[in-house]
Amino acid sequence: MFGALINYEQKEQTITLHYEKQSVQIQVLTNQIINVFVPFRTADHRSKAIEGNKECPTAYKLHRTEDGLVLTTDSLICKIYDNFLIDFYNADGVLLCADYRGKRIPRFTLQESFIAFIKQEGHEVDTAGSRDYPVQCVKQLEKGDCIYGLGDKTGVLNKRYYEYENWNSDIPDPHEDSFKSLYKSIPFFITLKENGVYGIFYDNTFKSYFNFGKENDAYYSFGSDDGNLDYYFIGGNSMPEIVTNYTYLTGRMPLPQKWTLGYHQSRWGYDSEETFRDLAAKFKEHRIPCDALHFDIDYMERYKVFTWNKERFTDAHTLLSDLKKQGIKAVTIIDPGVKVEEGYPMYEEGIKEGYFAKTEDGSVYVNAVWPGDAVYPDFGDPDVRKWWGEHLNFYTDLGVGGIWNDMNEPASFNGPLPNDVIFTDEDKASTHGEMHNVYGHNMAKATYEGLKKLTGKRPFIITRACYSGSQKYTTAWTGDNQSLWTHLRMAIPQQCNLGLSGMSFVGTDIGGFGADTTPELLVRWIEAGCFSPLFRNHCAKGSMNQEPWLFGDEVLAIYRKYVELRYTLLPYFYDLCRECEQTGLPVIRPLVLHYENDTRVRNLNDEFLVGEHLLIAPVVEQGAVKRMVYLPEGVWYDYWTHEAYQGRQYYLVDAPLDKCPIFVKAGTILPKAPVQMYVGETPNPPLILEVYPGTGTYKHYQDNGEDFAYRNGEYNEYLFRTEGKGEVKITKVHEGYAEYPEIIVNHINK
Ligand code: MIG
Repeated sequence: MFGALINYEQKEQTITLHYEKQSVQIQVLTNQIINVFVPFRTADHRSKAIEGNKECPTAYKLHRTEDGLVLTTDSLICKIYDNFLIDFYNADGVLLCADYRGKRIPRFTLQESFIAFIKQEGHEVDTAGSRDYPVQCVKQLEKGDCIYGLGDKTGVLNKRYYEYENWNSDIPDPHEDSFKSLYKSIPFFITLKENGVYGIFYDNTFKSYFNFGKENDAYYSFGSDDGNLDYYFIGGNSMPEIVTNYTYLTGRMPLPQKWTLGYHQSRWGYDSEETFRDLAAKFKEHRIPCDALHFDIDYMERYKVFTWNKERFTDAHTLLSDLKKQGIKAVTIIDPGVKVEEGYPMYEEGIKEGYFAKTEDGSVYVNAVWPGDAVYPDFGDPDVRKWWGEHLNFYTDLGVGGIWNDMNEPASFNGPLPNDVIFTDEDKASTHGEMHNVYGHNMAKATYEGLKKLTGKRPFIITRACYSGSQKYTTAWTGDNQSLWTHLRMAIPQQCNLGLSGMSFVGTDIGGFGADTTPELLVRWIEAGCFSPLFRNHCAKGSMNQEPWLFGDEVLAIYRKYVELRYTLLPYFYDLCRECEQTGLPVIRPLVLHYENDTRVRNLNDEFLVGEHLLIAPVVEQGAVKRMVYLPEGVWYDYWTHEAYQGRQYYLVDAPLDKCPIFVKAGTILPKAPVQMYVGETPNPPLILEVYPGTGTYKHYQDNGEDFAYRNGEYNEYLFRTEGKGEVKITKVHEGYAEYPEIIVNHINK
């Protein structure tokens, strides 16, 4: 590839190898993370996902063999052959990941005559069986390898045999399993092998391609149109360790404000003060807890961001403070596109300062979104981020509680942005081709930093587009799904893979965004969706309204039951967020994360775990009133009936319309709270511990749920222990916050 090795040099934890045609750097970051960097495009090694220096002082050995170098850390062995083939082994010498040596042979090619034939009917035909990219890497696949991650891609949990692309895309059609890309680009995947596991983070923001054995069962490939070959090999003894290492590198979700874990109601089309007042009243009337109402683009004046429509919202400030008195926070949408209009401050200021993306000739680049002709803030420029962030006082002064960033792929109505539009990469000019996939990331960063400064609270941001590392700044939703059973089903692997890819605080539009929901679909969606960290019912203008009281008493009662269930479980969700901040482990987890040796969970698409203790098997089939549930090892208890089940077996369980099958692991100490109409309705509620038979320990976290005081020690941490003897030992391991008025212990099946 690069010719023969001429020589190499070693400087601290970086080894530079000089081949005839190319120099390459191998850097040891930790004993489990090794970076391979081939500076095809720039010698400057920078990352948009990784912030700060992640190199830990790590002892390693390097020795020369006949045909290459062998680099050894405590956990990994990396063989770098003189022809630049690289293989990774674990410390026991088990091969984890080898560069592919064979010839690339596409399993499937179409004959020219056939292509011409089927094109007649207007079919699009993918003629290339195998593709080469300017930057690429081909690695060996082995029998049994399963591949997870890659963010929000559609389809099944295990990505083996599928191919994907990373190019943040707003595609209005119903999301199909066959889609190659969606809104987010997270070039990280985990390969689970029969005898090991590893992760690869391919840190390249250009359009990138992943073919996980679709081309040929013997290998997989990743590559891009441009940029450097820059990937991190991530080792670890288990899937959770891989996720922890990946989030060590790219960052973790900071603890959110507690209310953000409550219920959110949204709809594109809520367009007046009366609508919002009425919604708040209806939630009270129907006794459905609610913490947030979302203001979609209809609140703006002619879709101009940083404005309010004064006709339909005569006094936004009073509206928002009246809502707040009822415990309801406002979340406002902000799109990046700024309307081209003289006299409009955001436009004029941005033009004056040169804050918008430009064409090659230096003029401001104009496309169109909701407000008509619009320009794109250049969020890769720190000054632009600061400017945007400071302007958020427009919202925070009114009492807005969170910002919802939409259309930040970025979307455009007048055709795609050309790749050569000029955007900034921190301190240098770059292109749309390089910055497209991080546009949403940088917008989120601007929003996070702005809100943090303005409010001192933990910023609450929702984004549609993102890149690896965005979890440091923002939560995310999965964009425009539809009211389809297939989309309810897809929500499970999608959220699981987002979680494995570092994005923990995620959710789907409950009930479905496009198309029209049905009473049954809405019910099954709330039953599954009440376990999504981002718990929001949202739908599109023009589609059927989805407020829970529109479908009769039965639906309303079931809906309330699951919103209430969520509120009783808030201490558990909050603990999971704390755990995520510390370890990167997501809230929603595929079973394979904790039971990787159980082959029966590797392709399980319709169950998930919430943390380690709850297993959820929602009904995702129209008409079903029973479903098959697989329980992994151990003993599990039906949450509703407390019946015990032995794991490693399949069961057919009852699931009438009002029942979402939920199982609790033996030895669980589940922290719960009384139902409140919104978080904080009761300032200091008691803690309820629901103790399941078996032995177990549980770490519980408590703080003010709002600001950063916890970083100065203002929190309590408890350790609970049960030995199945009807007793719970409670130890306070950190003390720095007000006590619970009471801790109530409820034993299950005592
Ligand atoms: O092109 O703001 O995904 O949640 O309601 C539509 C209107 C623009 C797309 C978002 C959706 C939102 C809608 N937006």
